[in-house]
Amino acid sequence: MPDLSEYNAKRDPARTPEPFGEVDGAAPTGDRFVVQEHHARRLHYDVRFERDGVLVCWAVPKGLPDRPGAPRLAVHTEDHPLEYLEFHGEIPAGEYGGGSMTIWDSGHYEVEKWSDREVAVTLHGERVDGRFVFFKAESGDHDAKDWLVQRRKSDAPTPARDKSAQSPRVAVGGRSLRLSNLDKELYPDVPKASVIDYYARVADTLLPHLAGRPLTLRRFPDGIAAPWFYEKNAGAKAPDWMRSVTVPTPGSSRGTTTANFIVVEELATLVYLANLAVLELHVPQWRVDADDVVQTPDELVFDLDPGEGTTVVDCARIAQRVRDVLVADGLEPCPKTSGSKGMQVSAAVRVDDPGRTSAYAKGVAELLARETPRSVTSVMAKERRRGKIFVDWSQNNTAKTTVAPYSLRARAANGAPTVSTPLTWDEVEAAQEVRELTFSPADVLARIEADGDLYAAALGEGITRPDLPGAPAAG
Ligand SMILES: [Mn+2]
Repeated sequence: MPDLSEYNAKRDPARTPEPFGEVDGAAPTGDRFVVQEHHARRLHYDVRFERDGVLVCWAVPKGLPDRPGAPRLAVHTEDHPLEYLEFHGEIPAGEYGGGSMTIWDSGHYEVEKWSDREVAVTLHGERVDGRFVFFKAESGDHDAKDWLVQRRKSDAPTPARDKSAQSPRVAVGGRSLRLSNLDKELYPDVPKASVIDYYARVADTLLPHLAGRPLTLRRFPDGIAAPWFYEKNAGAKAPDWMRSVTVPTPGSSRGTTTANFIVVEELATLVYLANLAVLELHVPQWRVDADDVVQTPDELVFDLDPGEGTTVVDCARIAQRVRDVLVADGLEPCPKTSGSKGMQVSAAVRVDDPGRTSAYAKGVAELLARETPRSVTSVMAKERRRGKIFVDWSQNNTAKTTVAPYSLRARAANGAPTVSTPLTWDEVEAAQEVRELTFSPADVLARIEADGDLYAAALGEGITRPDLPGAPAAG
């Protein structure tokens, strides 16, 4: 019988961010599963199946086996509330299960057999796709909670032909990757295959913008209409060849928390992430060097965020004024759409102190707000943004990230995903309608074919990287 009393007894809602809920007697049978990577006293993987209004759970120290072979220990743990399917975060030290919990994979499963001693399932996730059997350990030495999990040969129930079409193993830039669930719709009528295809095609232009930058990823395992999560950790099971770097977590205070961030520097990593339903790539305005040492910022960014009653076209007018200030200071600004509602303006700079870009950008934002207080604000407060463009200078903070150029966004317009798209200044000046500043993956690939990388100067390509003045000269 599903029962959450053991779960509730082990946790204090005042002390842990974990979800609390009741057995959902009205829930349909359910077919979702999640695998959480849990860095507690010992790293383990919690495998949880939606069933009868709760999650039925096993803790698997070594994770689910990659291939058929020897069974692995799987400790049957207490039922969890359904809300736990989406839980990720920090359980405070000293609390039950203290440590960090990230979502390693999620998806749907089919039951072949479910009894008190044996559970046979087929999992359809992004990382794991195959048949598994959990069964009670027989030997008298074992604790009653000790079960074993074994991977089974994938001869049934999915016909082999369909399986290989859905989960092909592909060679990408010298790496071997297995793709999964290629038909799954991540946007309305847009399957994961199209997302992977876009990232593969845009890679040559996108990769220089990602090199050396520890990424914050937005993953949408069940598409843009379903729950999503931020991923900042490469995870213990990331492929050996994938670059990752341990740096303080953006958002953590005093750098007390670190994460092992993915750094994308090759096509295979980009494809690997797209296969995990990573739609959005967010970058800091600084890089690590070849020895993983954090460098001072190399880009200045302004995020132009339209308040209620304004659009990206109003952002374009403010972008022109940002440009004029930056050009007067010897910088070479590049404009792009955010792919969501606003715009960004970036410029390559050289600074000796990590706080300099924020200070300069704040000076520019305040200058524009002083000149036209009715159309520009430099202040974050939502209630002060109505009818104005918020010139957000704070994303230069080294703990923050901004969507990368050419990243998809978790939005659709005109039946296609939207993309954060570099623009020419002529386009910015001419824009009169939102649709003129809305671009699909196909649009972006055609633009690159015609014009190359309009954001190259933000990387310092083709220019002499200028020193950033202390404050805007125009002020
Ligand atoms: Mn656990």
